[in-house]
Amino acid sequence: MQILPNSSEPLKEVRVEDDRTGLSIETLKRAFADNLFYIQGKFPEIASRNDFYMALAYTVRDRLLRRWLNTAETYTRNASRTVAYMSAEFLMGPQLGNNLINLGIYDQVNQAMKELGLDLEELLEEEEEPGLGNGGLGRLAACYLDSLATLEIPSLGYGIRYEFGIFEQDIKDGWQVEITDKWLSAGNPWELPRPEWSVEVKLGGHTEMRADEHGHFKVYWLPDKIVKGIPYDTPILGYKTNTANTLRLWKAEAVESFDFYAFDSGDYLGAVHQKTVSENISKVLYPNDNSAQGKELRLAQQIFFVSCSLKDMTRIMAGQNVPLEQFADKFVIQLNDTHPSVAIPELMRLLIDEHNMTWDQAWGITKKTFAYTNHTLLPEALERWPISLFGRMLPRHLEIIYEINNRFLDEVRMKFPDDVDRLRRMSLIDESGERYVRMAFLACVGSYSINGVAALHTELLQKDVLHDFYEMYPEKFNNKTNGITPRRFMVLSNPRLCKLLHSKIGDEWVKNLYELRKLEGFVDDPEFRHQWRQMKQEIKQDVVDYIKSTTGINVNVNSMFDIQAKRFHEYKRQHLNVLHIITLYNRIKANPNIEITPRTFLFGGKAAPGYYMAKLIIKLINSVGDIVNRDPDVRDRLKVVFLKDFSVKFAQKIYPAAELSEQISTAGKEASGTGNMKFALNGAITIGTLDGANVEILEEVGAENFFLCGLTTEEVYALKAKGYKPWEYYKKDPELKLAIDRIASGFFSHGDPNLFKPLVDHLLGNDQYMLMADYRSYIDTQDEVSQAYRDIDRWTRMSILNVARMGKFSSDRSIRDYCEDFWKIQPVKIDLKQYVEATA
Ligand code: B1H
Repeated sequence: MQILPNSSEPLKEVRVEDDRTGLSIETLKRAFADNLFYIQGKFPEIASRNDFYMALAYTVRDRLLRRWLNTAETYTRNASRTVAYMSAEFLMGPQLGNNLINLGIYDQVNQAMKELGLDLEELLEEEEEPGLGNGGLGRLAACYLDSLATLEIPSLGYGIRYEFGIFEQDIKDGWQVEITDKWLSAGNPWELPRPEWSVEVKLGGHTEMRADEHGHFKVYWLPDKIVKGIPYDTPILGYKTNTANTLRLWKAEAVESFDFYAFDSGDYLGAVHQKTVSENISKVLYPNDNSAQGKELRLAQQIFFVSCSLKDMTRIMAGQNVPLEQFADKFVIQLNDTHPSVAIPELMRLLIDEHNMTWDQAWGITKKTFAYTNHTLLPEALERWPISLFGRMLPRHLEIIYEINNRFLDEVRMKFPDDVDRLRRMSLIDESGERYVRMAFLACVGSYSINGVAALHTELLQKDVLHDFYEMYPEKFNNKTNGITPRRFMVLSNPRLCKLLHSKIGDEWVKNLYELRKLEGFVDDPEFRHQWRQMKQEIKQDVVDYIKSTTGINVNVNSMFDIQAKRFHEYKRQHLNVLHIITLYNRIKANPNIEITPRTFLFGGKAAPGYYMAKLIIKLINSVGDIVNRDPDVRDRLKVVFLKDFSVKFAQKIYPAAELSEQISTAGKEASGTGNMKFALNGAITIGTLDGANVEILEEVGAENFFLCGLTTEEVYALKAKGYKPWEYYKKDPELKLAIDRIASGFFSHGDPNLFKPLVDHLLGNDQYMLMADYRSYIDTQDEVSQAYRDIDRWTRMSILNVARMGKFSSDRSIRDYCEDFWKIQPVKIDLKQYVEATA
């Protein structure tokens, strides 16, 4: 091993070995000790658990770096076509465990730590996860990065390095309390800052027409503010491949320590204030899931990361000698919802104003570059920006959008002559009251592909929210059903199930999830079913212990684990689940000796801090739990547990223990859902409505292995049209009436009838999400669930068949579909060289 070159040897011959790359247990131990000493600056006796975690993280990162650099080098040399996945959220989850799995060194590292007297499990627990997302949309982006790397597809994730991610949730007196998430406070070993690739972003000011040096008139944008973006890179390693792609997140900083104009005029404090304003851009993630806030800072975040990323892409092209005319051949930009859709006018601006292209040239490139994924039909989540706000921050972009709109409306006029109402409906500018830019429409016009995230969702997009655009551009529309990565949500999170699978069908399924089908051959084997139950029991026992130690609540390991874990939102109907709990409780109170299948109801999830009704539902769950868990008549047959601070890390503990998965959104409201897939993949059986990807899960697992309930989307629409009267359901169904009356009377609120009054009024008043209409079907289906659970053999078969038939829901399948259908991108193999060449 030679570290330093002697004088006669060129630097490129230097071998960077072997403590940073070796995988033997001895080398891993030595590297770990080295990192503890030289990076953390600690010796074992005084090292904290975090120091040990950091030393291990650096040891693993070193082993990743060679793959990362080889990958970058290969892509650069080949100027490979690349997917740029632009997303305001990446909900990555902890990195250490996943990297160990994907590197294939989990067992060696486990052993090495053991030999050093350390416990790998404890070190994994130590990692603070980057919660840079709200829920499904952000986690989907993370699953897609894992699949892209695993499938060896050149790709870059572009987003924001929020200093504060999604808030940490505490529960006080049954209410949600938010605590700021200081995920960076102990340091982040997985990222590398790249200050040399910083870029500047302009904001505000005005535009002017001026002649250039040749006398041609041109638009100049004179901003009143410039912000600097610094990229921070995280390697994304594929599963047992040499590919390590990059997640590039932008941090905002002031251009100078002091704003020079303000400084010149002697306004020192004003200048420092400007610095804070710039840095605020990447300060905090907006904590809303499925609702747009319309705040100025949010628009600043969007243009900030999008502009940084586009300039980064032009830098990459220049470095590979690819002319800008070939932008659409070099990159496809996937827009994760409309949050990055200002990229469309920003690319136009870059090409026209900064690279002197004509409008037609620039528009030709833009239309071939972008692809748009829609994730929601909820009207409150569709982004629109008031023209006044938009024009103040992005005057040049607004001009460009007006021009896109003029040309687009001409096109509409050509295709649909004499249809004024259509022009009004389709205009990128909403002029019905205060004027707005409609971002979803902009994304449709500026993209060559528009996709929904589950079959039903795509169908509803075409029929409803984007119907006019479907008529205008039918060829752009397509479906890409979401998926999840089996690496994180099986291999890492459910080692017991993996071991059992390994013994029967090997490990091929990790890369080809359809291989799980082979399990069907064992469903009739009583010994296998016994092992399956045994496994589930052990996992449940772990969760029982966890609940005991964190909440003090005793849970019966033999009860059915009935779980609803997802963001709190009225359309997801956690309160319908509560009505079922209250109904069971009422039955017990009416007849304490009634035969009841014991159940543990577990809830997890956060509510947006400003979403009052969602927070009240959390309070209701905790209040019902307080009564039910303590009532001696219940005799431990029912338990209600709210598990606070649901996160990726926590999700990984919970999914494997689930037996019943609650997926009960109002039909037509949940675009896809991905939690539904994670539960089923881990052997839970779904009780669900015909909504989102539930429809396709039902199709795959078969109706006999799925508990279907509730109205269909058509029935929901029809009932709305006919005039929905929630009160009538309440009056006619004595169990429903009793459940509602219990809440309304103050039974769960120390006699206070006012606490839950807003909730009760909502349900009996307009009941937007039709809980009253679906109550009876839900309760009857739950009764079937209870029956089925008593037949332990039947239940076990259902569980096995659910796992066996989940092949479709791997994010590898989703990503392959994207690649083949419209990304038109091929895998690039990465050779792992024995040493890294340093360029002298
Ligand atoms: C989804 C969002 C979302 N859809 C606005 N829309 C946001 C909208 O901060 N905002 O403004 C944040 C998030 N999130 C989810 O996407 C859908 O509800 C799920 O059904 C779907 O599975 C997931 C991934 O496609």
